[in-house]
Amino acid sequence: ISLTDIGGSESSATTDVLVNLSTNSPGGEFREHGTGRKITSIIIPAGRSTVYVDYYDTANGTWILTASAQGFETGRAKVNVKPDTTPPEIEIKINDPKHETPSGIYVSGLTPISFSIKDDLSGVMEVRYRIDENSWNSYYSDFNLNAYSEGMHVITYFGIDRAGNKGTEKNITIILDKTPPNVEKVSPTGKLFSNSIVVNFIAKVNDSMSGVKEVELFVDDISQGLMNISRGEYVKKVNLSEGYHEWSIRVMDRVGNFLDFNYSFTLFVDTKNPIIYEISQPSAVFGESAIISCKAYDEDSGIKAVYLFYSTDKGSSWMVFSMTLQGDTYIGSIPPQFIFTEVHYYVEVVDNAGNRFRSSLFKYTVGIPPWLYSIIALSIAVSIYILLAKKLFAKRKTKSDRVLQQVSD
Ligand SMILES: [Ca+2]
Ligand SMILES: [Ca+2]
Ligand SMILES: [Ca+2]
Repeated sequence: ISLTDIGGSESSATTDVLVNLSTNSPGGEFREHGTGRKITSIIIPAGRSTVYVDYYDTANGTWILTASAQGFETGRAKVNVKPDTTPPEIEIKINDPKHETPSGIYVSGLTPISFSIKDDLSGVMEVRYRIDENSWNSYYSDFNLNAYSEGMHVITYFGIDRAGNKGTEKNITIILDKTPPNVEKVSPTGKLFSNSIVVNFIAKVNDSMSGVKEVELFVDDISQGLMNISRGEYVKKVNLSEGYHEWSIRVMDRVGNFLDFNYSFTLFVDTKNPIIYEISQPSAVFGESAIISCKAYDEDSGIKAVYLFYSTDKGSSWMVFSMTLQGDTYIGSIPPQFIFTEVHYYVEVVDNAGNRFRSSLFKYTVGIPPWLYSIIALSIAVSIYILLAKKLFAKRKTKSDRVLQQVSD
């Protein structure tokens, strides 16, 4: 509304000017600009030519607003009022990085959270939000949850339009994950004996919150790309030269938290097979285990394990045991088998580089034990005794029958 002085010109006042404000609308009122406080007059300070006031009206129609001040022509303005009774529409926006799952949306401490707001008529005056049961905040720009503890949080929010309509409170539950994945175990580290220059890098990585997104492998400061998942572990094969190597993995979860882990190892290539010698040949009898012993040697990487294989069905199926080292000898035992069973066996040795060597095939037949001989001898003796006793008894019986016969005669 413009006021003109009696001379007809708009200019800055040299003293404060008190301006009375009025409207012919039953639903209209003037409010102090920005604060919403109801007013009926306003002062234009000395030296200023304009002042802002807000006008609110809930009555539908065309109304006349009047501004009057002493010494000025009364100013009038026409307003078209459309009452705003609908609160603003508000949507929360969880920006990237995020990970949506059926159990909730995971975010990192740096995930920006914002609101999109629109109002049908008067426009949005304010958006208010709070985290959990903390105090309410006015929304000005993106925020994040970095200051909060890991886990579930509830964000509650609502909007207010310029007509004072307050929207209903909405809320969303999000899960805050601020921790990079954890590395449980890796290989290789220390000394690596291998029978080739192909090194298999393995890392077991987990993330208890949003989950592991990717694991990148670096060997001697050169990225080898992302590792592949195989049976719950991250793996990648790389061809390397013999000797010392440094390597690292960058583990990242599904909301972008990442961390580097550093390792090193020395590669020793061993392509020579280990050897086995002095394999014993047992003389096993029924009821007793057969003890097999042997010695093994590997020049480069050393013996990793020695296995005893045996078969009681002439090689159709095999049983295997790890032999145990006692002093300089590997010992294994084949369980007791039935008399006359033909047992086949051989020994296999593996060095620390994975080279294997298998002995030739041996066999033995389960014999009769001395105690069984005794029983057989004893039962033969018993049978002979019974036979003799029967014959003797039969003779006596014939004799007494004859005596009885004589008496009856
Ligand atoms: Ca509205
Ligand atoms: Ca995590
Ligand atoms: Ca070897």
